[in-house]
Parts: sequence; C-alpha cells; structure tokens
Amino acid sequence: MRVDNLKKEFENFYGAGDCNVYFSPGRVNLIGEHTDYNGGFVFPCALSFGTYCLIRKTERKSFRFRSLNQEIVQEIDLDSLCNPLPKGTWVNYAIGVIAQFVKNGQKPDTGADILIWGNVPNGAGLSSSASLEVATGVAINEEFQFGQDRLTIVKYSQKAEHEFAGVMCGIMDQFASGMGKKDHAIYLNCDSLEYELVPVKLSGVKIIIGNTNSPHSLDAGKYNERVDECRAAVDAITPSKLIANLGELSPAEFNSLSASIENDIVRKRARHVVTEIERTKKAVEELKLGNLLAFGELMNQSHNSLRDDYEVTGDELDAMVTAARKIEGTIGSRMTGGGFGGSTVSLVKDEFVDEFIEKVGAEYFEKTGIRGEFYVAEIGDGGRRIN
Ligand code: GAF
Repeated sequence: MRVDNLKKEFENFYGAGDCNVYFSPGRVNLIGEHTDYNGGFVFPCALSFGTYCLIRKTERKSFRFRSLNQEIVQEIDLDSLCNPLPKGTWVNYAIGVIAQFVKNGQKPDTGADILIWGNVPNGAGLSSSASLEVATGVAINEEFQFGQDRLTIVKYSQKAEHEFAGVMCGIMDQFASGMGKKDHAIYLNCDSLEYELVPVKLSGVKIIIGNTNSPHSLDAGKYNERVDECRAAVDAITPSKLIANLGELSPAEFNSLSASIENDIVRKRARHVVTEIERTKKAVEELKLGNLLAFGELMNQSHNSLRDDYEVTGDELDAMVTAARKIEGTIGSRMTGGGFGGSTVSLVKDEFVDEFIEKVGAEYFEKTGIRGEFYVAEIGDGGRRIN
C-alpha cells in the first residue's frame, strides 16, 4: 500500500490531521543461523519490505493501536503499558517496546494513535515481528523526543520479544531491521555487537527468497528448546574450560572438548553452532574476494548442518532446498531465520531466475501440496522516518 493511502486510512479511522510515518524492514539472513544467542557471527541484510508505523500524539491518557493486516483495534492506558496482553496478539510487539522506554524511566506523558501496516509475509521467517518492534521503537523515540540511540532501540526491541512474546531470541533480527543499509549485509559479532557493513555485489546473481508458506512459529517452544540445549552444552563444557557461550570455542577446541557433553543431542546442537560460526567467517571472506561459488557452497553446508545437527529445517524447507539445488544456475541454497517452516534463501544466476521460480515451485508443490512464493530480494535501509 502506498504511503498516501496509509495516511488516508489513518485519517479515516482516527480523524483528520497530520501524522508521521515510520518504517522498519524485515531481514533475510545469508548465513550464520542460530549463532546470535551463542555470541557468534551472523550475516543478515535488511529487506526493502517491512512494517509501517503511522503515529499522532494525542491529549488522551492512552495509546490506541490499529493494524490494517489483522483488523484488530486496541486501547491501552498509559499506566498499563508494561503489562503484556494475552499471548498471540500483535499489539504485544508494539507495547513491548514502549514498555522498555517506561521501564528505563521514559514514560510517555500523553497518548498517541498508531496505525500499523506491513508487507513482510507473516510467519515467513523474515522478521515481521522485529520490523514491527523496531518501527514502533523508532517512532516512539522520535515523537516523544526520548533521544535514545539506535542500538538502544534495537536492544529494547529484542527485550520486547523476550518479555512480551516469550521468545528468547538473539539480537540478529532487530539489529538487521534497525541498522541495515541498502545493498549491504551486516557482519555482526553478536557478543561484542561490533559490526561491519559489507557491500553485497552480486554481479549476474540474484538473491531469491522462497517462502514455503508453511508458517514457522517461534513461540512454539522449539526455539527456546534450542536456546536451552546450547546453555546445557556450555554447562557441560565449563568444568573443562570456562566459557560464557559456545561462540568462544574454535572448531578444534570443540573437537577436543566435545566428549565432555554426554547428551548426544546437546553435542550435535553445539557442533552446529561452532561449525556455523566458522562457516560464517569464511563466507564473509569469500564474498569480499568475490568468490560467490565458495560462498554458495558454505550456504549449502549451513543448511545441511541445520538439518542434521540442529534439526530445525523440517520437510518443507528441505523439499524447497533440494529442488533449488537441482537448478543449474543455483550457487547455494539454505533455510533462513529460525526455521521450523518459513523461508529459504538462494543465490541464483540471473539467466536461471525464471526457471528457478517455475521448477522449484512445481517440485515443491508436487512434494508438499503447498504453493510456495518467491521474491527477488532487494537489500534496503534500516528503520527510519519516511514522511
Ligand atoms: C530467529 C531469532 F529471532 C534470531 O534471533 C535468530 O536466532 C534466528 O532465529 C536464527 O538464526 O529469527
């Protein structure tokens, strides 16, 4: 929907007058999966699609929220902003961020009217929730002149996910949504939060996102189970070597210490994390050297590790990746995001893009009975005021 149409929707619902428009994008992660909450490296890019937050401050003592995606309207008193609503409502992502300002001593002194609309497909593993959190955070920060820096808003957004959605996520999604830069990927050390914006120059190659339309649901508990398994691995290793998280181990160190992890499943989870961090470092080097084939091979290995050791892929993601790898012009293909459904990301040579979309879609449908959707990704900028 165009911004002027969104503004009309705002005025139709809340009444005539000005409002300001903010936007924050979804993300696609190129490599480095389930490494962020282990203090490892990730390599995501912000997308050109995301969530719009239209806002007007009011004299009321409440915030009103409306989403054009879900037709839900909610009014919340200024004194209730720190109380999560029952699970499952999108408004939790928005008030979850506002609550962080309140908890840090910056309570809004008046209310505001907010209209949300997003074009990140829901449940596609492309960070629709992070884009809503960051868009809200950027909007509140500017409208109420709270003066927080962008990293603080990113951290508030991650906290919102923990406290209001119950997902103990790492920082990747909110960071990508808040800090993204057009035509760049973010090489982020999730321990120190130091990062580098790496130009993504893919001459003759496109990034294709394949939405399995098999919704991933992060709050289903499986995600938090993986977080707990990584903690268990750290605890098992700690008597031999004191570590705060798995990201501190090189693959060689892991190999020499892995016998101290008695539980086979926990050992496999840890092996994924340690090897994925190594793959991510190598992949960034290869991209910088322009070695796309090597980058693609690391993407393939990443998926295989997520499938065999981390067990977060599932039939639909595996079917789509298997079909993608059969196309001659596919350089690499893997799942992206949390997994358990969601999307794949593939690097595909320009001249094979049409064939890719047609043949991968057909084989995926034949194997799963589900119609997938494909988008040629454009890497966009992070959260900002746009109007
Ligand atoms: C989800 C989480 F929100 C991220 O923090 C990250 O862990 C990702 O899954 C897996 O890499 O998107």
